[in-house]
Amino acid sequence: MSRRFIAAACQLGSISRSESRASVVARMIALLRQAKERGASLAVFPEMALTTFFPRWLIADEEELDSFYEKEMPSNETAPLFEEARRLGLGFYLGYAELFRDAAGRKRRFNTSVLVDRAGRIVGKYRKVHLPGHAEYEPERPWQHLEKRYFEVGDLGFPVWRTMGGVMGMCLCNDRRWPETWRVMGMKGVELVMLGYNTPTANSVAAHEGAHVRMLHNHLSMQAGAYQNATWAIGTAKGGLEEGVDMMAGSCIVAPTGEIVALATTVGDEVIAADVDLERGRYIKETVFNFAKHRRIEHYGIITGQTAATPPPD
Ligand code: ING
Repeated sequence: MSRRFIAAACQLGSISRSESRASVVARMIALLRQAKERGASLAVFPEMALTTFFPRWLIADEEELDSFYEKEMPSNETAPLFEEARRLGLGFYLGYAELFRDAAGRKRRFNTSVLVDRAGRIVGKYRKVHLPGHAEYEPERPWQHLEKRYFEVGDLGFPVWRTMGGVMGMCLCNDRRWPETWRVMGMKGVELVMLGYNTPTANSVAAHEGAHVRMLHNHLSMQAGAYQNATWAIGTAKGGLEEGVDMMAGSCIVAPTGEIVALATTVGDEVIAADVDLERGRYIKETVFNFAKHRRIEHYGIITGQTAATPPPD
């Protein structure tokens, strides 16, 4: 199978609290068709792409909270997306809130993404490990960020899958800020990392942090992760003014060199595309980031041996 193809980021603009899944899926299908017109055979949608970013509110009513989760994938509402992608011959990444009951009958809630191949088969699932924000309502915040309340820490690790001609990996939003996310997949030879994000342009608890710095951190995280692990990265935003909170856009496609090769220029529904050659990272994996040749794990134990930093005593 060819290791060179066109990949697309299918950025979504804001989704209101009341917008139906059917309406969002219709928007996503339109983006898939645009991606196909651009020659793409792989499309990356945002994190929690089917609904508004509901962790910005404390939702006390469990039935209402559950309404933001997908109980099955695909479902009746999302099946049209799978069918159109298969008809167009596009694989895709889809982020969504996952709810199911385990064998013991307990409700389980994860911030999840799936990787679907060009035949419409779900070939991989990932559950968000790095949950930002807080678990309890914090009245001083202009908006909440209750991912620690609404999701469990992902229990699937950072898997990769050999599919669509290469070694593909996934992560979600805050994961991109942590080098460990990228390095674990780098240790498995990842060649393309797909991720979606919902990131406010403002820091609700640090007003001094300007939008320009937040966008820098967004791209810096993906560029560094891509370069230091010699992998492609596709980061897709849910952008725009969403229920009163301005969400950053800036969807991008990053080459293994760390260069941004495609960048969104709007905050709405937008397709960006790039020619992805999975061979492009090989020379980096074989030289500067030849892990076998250069890593010194005897000095890295502290990274997994403890959680918090321990500065030297004063
Ligand atoms: N959103 C944000 C993100 O990591 C955040 C939360 C923003 C954390 C800025 C720290 C700094 O992009 C999600 N959904 O993770």
